[in-house]
Amino acid sequence: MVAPVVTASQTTPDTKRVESDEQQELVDTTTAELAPLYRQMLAIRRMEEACAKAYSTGKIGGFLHLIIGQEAVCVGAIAAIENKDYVVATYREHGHAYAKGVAARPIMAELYGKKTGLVKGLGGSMHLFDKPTNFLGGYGIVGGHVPIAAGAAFASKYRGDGAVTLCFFGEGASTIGGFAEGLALAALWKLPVVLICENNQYSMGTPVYRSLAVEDVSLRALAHGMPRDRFDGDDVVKVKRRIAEAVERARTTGEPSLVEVVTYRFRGHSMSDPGLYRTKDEVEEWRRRDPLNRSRQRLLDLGFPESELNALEEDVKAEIEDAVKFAEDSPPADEYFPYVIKE
Ligand SMILES: Cc1ncc(C[n+]2csc(CCOP(=O)(O)OP(=O)(O)O)c2C)c(N)n1
Ligand SMILES: [Mg+2]
Repeated sequence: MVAPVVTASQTTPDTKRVESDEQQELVDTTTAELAPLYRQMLAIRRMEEACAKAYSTGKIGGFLHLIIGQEAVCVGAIAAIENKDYVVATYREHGHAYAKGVAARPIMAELYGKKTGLVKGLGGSMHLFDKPTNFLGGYGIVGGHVPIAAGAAFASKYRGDGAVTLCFFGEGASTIGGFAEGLALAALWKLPVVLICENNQYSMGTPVYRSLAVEDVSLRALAHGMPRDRFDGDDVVKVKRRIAEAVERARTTGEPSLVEVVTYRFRGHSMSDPGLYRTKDEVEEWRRRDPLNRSRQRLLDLGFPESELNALEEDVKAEIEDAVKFAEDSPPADEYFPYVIKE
């Protein structure tokens, strides 16, 4: 399914949704499907809120990019794949790692720079990586990871392991050479990769309409004869269904897809960004579409008992508090020297 072509000349900064309220249809689901997705989104939200708190008290250093507001994209998309499949993401990747199966403890310890961290505390927020769950990073160079994802998909095709790679990136990455190269190779060699653009409306402080001549990133697929899709990312089940279509295509035919999910980050680009380039009204408008509130309400509408919802939320709170304590109590990372190769 593809939305009508929208070009920059037809859009204004106010027309960011793909579908209007009336067009937004409820996607069929059950509490059995939705409850675990809601739990994952909530855990990611709570984990990142804890990160922000630790950052502001100096316990986490370096850069810290939060995905708060965009949780439905990584959770929905990763719910559409299997354990053997790969995920490659940007520096805004704590949620992707968690959704792929990495526990909150090693993620939090990594951000704290502790020895028990996912990569021994030597990588930090932007460089999570975990072979056991096939989470292949965590990359700081905008768009530079798209060819890496194409490479992972090439390896799957070469080995015939039937795995699919999901590659997540922002709309800002679509202007980068690495993105064009990755897309070209994926299309030419029919690599089983799903390229997922998380269009959160901004590249640092630059709004989409000031950085892209054509705001519909999914249209780039046309130049490569690649299937494309574009939709709003508020509904985690919708994200799962639509990404599942692309995953199925990649798995059965080897054909890649470019999927753009329109979303929003509630906070600044990183912790050092107060986000003064956007109005309070704009942020409020998007907060009303919060994917977590939406899923919570849907669960209640589907008859999920409020007492169970409260228990689930308490469980998430305890999980994240435990992860923070684990990180705080862990020993600091080793010196870098043992990991430096000398020839
Ligand atoms: C090649 C490169 N150029 C510039 C930067 C600095 N930079 C970091 S994030 C970013 C914005 C990227 O925006 P987008 O791709 O939309 O992703 P988002 O941060 O919104 O998730 C920029 C310019 C970088 N890391 N790498
Ligand atoms: Mg962006």
